[in-house]
Amino acid sequence: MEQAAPEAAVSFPPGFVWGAATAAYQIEGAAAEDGRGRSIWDTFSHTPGKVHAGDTGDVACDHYHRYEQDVATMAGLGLGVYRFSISWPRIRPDGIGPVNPAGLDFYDRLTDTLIDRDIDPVATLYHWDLPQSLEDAGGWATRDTAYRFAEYAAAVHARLGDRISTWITLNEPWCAAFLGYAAGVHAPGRQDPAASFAAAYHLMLGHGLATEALRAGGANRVGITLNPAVVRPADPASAADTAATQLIDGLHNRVFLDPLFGREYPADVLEVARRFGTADWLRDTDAGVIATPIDLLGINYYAPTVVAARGDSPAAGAYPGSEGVAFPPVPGPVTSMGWPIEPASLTTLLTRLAADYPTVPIWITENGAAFDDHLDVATGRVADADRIRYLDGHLRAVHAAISGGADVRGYLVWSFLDNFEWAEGYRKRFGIVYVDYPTQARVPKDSARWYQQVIARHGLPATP
Ligand code: PNW
Repeated sequence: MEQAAPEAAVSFPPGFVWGAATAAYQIEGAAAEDGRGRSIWDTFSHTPGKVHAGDTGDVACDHYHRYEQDVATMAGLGLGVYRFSISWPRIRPDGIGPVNPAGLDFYDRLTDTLIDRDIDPVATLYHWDLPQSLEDAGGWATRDTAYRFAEYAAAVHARLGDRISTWITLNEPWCAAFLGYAAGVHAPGRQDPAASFAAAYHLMLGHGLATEALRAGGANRVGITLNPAVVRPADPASAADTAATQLIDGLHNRVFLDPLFGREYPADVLEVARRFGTADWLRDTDAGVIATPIDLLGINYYAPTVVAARGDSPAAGAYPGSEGVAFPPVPGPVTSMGWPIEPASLTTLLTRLAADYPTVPIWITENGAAFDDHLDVATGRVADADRIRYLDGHLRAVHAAISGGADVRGYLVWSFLDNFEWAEGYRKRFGIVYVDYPTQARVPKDSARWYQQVIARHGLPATP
């Protein structure tokens, strides 16, 4: 017999939304179907040595063909919202020129299936899959790419805007710019600091232009998702560690947050950028576009970062100009990504955003962890108590921030499914639903059942 969900001791505000997230290249597969063009992630993953074990997103979770079953599973868990991303090369295969209606058809079907199941669709327009032809023309280092992005955004909205009310322009521009163009560990795999600063800027210009285009089309709710770093000095009493922390805060956080919220481009970041190039991408007239008001700020949070000044440290690939800055390991437990588990840092982050920037409703658009999951063939179970502990702790951290005044309106688990974890390939599993890749069978993990209870209760019990 079903037991009624007990009252939640840690209860979330009325209207708080519960969901899960994915991204197109990580789950869809069907890489060559219905006129899809090539993206930088196709090129990158097919380049030997770039992705663990040579994994690619060619098939991934085959969600393109299995979306109905996947949406049924979401409905069974009680998800209120589902955040997916739209593949730019499905919509405009060459980045420029005609729109591909067959590509839009897929998202049309997905959207209708979600709505039929009472799940509110949240669409991310850019989760890193730039059409390869645009990269060939300079990629995000080039101003034109921002305009192409706004055109693509308008085309998607024209088709789906009557049914999708929540739009996220970009996912984690920090990763796109600095992992992609400086460290080279993500597509397009460039190691060019000057290009990375230009990319960071043009991504934000693209965000602003797309926001304007979506609004012109009548979009209801528009936002952007950032992955701010929660940075702290190894020794808070050390002036050098504190200065190093400021540098990383600029290169990771203020470079996006300041222009987004109408502040001047951070002078310290500009100074670093000018060490590598002319920074001639900056134009005064863009500031108002980039700061076009948003309705929602998406935050992806996984782990904190500790920073120390160490004279002999070479610059980190993803932080041009960070010579002399080290990232000492954070003591304590880690996930299978090696990322430290520290829920309190999420409270710190949300509190800092509320203190330093204008109030805009926040959604946690991603939070979750990879662990070494195993499907027990005898019982058909995936026992992932470590993930439940991670999610429980972070939800309590969100609740604490809300109690302290942060305006957080929703929480989305990363990820709904195990999927293609970028440079790590399929070996890292973030899903609350296990994917057995050889058979494409889906098995909800214990964490999925746990999350179902959280949603049913609209909160958590007094103790985990
Ligand atoms: C985010 N890092 O990516 C993405 O939005 C997801 O697509 C991804 O699967 C998830 O987090 C888990 O990694 C990140 O190296 C990838 O700092 C790498 C980093 C941060 C975020």
